[in-house]
Amino acid sequence: MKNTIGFIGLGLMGSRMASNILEAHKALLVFNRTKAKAKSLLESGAEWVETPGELAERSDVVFTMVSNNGAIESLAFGEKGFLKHMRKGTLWVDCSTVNPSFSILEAQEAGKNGIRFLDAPVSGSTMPAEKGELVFLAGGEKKDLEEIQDILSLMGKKTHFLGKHGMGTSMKMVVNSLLGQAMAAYSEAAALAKNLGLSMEDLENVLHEGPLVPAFIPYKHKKLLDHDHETEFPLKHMHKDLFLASYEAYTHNLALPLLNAVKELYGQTKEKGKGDKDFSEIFNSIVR
Ligand code: NA7
Repeated sequence: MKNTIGFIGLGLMGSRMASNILEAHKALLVFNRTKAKAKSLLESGAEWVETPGELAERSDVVFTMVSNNGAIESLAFGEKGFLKHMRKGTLWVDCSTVNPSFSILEAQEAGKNGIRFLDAPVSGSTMPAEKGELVFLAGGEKKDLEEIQDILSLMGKKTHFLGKHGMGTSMKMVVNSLLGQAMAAYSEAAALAKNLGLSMEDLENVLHEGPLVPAFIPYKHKKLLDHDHETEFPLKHMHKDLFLASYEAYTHNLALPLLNAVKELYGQTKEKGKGDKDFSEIFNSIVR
């Protein structure tokens, strides 16, 4: 295992991923824009660094898990970015969900500084992150991935190597396109059921044990009915991911009418101030 691991971005996902690294590997440096979110990791023995640059200087591998392209730009790129501080030949692994063309840009920016790069977004939200059961979707050089597989195994149950830079995030676009649309399609079916006089119990009895709904749906439905408001995957990130998928499709001259319609449903729900709620909140916007 690498001697010193650096982890930047301690939000819902990053905090849980870093915690799983820390359980097995004590030499963990952490940085987050909002220091308060590092509290429990620091109490468990992680070391706080004041700047991403300091973290980069002292790490053999740097993981990032932040919101979006803009967050990566401000942390990694430019004169003040951490790439300028990483030692030549070390490795940057970005687990954030960004779009594939941005992953390629990240690899290029890393390369200009003599740094190796992997895009390694994850499939799975807070619960798998907590249990160390994420699925990594990786793009880049296979030998770079092999070099850090032991670290990924602390956070995830499986790693898929999908090809060159940008292929990990390409697969992530596909995964979230399906996830976001499935949640919306189920919500609309539930709206139809309700307006035709069927109960939510009827819906459960007929649909939940059959092949028509994906496995995550019964879980999310129960959470909604139980008024369990814990956010596992923020709706604002689902909206972002569908936007990024739509943008990439545009650059490939590909029309995605369903995805774009569903993207706007998430956008409308976000507009109502619900961006920090779980993405399944779309159910409450659709089922009236
Ligand atoms: P969260 O819980 O919203 O956390 C986002 C993290 O990104 C958090 O650490 C933020 O720091 C950080 N962030 C956001 N914007 C910036 C900027 N501009 N500069 C530095 N750091 C920033 O997201 P999740 O953990 O659920 O998801 C992370 C990724 O995985 C995301 O791409 C998802 O789509 C999938 P903060 O704590 O707000 O200071």
